[in-house]
Amino acid sequence: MGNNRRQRVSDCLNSPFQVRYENAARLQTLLNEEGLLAVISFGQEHETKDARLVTVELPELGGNSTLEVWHTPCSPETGYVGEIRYSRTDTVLFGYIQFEVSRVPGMEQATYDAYRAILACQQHLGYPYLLRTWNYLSDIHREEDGLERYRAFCLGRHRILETTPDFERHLVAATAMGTRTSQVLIYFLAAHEPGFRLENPRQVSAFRYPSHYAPRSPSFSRATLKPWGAEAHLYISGTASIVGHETRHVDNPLAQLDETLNNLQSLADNARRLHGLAIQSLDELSLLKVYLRQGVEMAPIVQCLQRRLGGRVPALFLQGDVCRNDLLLEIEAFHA
Ligand code: 3EB
Repeated sequence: MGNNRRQRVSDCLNSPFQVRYENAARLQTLLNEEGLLAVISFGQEHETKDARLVTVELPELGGNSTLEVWHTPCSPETGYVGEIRYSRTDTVLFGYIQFEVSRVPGMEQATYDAYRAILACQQHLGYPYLLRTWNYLSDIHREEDGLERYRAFCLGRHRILETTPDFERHLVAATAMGTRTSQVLIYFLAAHEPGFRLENPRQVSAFRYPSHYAPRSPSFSRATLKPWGAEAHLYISGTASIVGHETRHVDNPLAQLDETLNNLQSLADNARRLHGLAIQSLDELSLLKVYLRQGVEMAPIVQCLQRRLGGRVPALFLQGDVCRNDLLLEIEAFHA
């Protein structure tokens, strides 16, 4: 192998991808770039079809049109395994599945089948460890057969993941968010080696929530810490105003924001304490994604975020249905 190729492979091992927000006007240019692992757009689906392009059908707030762009120093290969569309390098697998949920067999079984397809794809391609998942569910609060669709989703996800070896230890960071369109979208990252599961001392682990939240607990961890050579990524789950296992500050969005940031800080502290991650303060995060429930005003949230983080962290604002009815906002984050 030539020097260039060798250099690229080692870049690739040490830093498998970086994420940044870019303007949607750059989409065509980005799709022509060799090192594009994936690009997430928001709002309306694009005309352009590409294995690396996924659309999260949530309206972007604030008048911008933003893309979340995952760059790699490698050249991804794309393809299908079953119903999973994927893009991969030597080190990381990005994949997604999109489907309609019919009344029969319903959300629980559809979720089970989707995750079974994801696990099969991971096995087939040789990236057996999930690092993070994003789950966008249509009509998340609707009841079907006496069960809210989010809870049915939790049931299906638990039923398939509990069949995997040592499943609680390998739970990963996640987002679960309601959309107003008909399709469910799940996308994920996976790798050859597992990351470390991280929990938050201020919060009961979601997989230990009492059963009144869902017949099977939500199968995710508060964050995944993944070493990549000398670097590390921290993938932080959707985080909300929950202390212990209870929602705090019902009907008060600014207080919910404050509590959410306290949770994020506590998680970052844990990552530093347990794994030596170089993060002191939340203004060192690389990216934030803020989900606001319909009717929550954006401007005060932006101001308050600015006060606590100094406006240094790129943040994307989306409108979405947070999976507990009384949660008005949720924030996910990435640290590289
Ligand atoms: C919470 O902390 C808020 O079911 O995958 C956040 C992130 C939430 C992920 C999931 C749920 C999920 O319980 C809700």
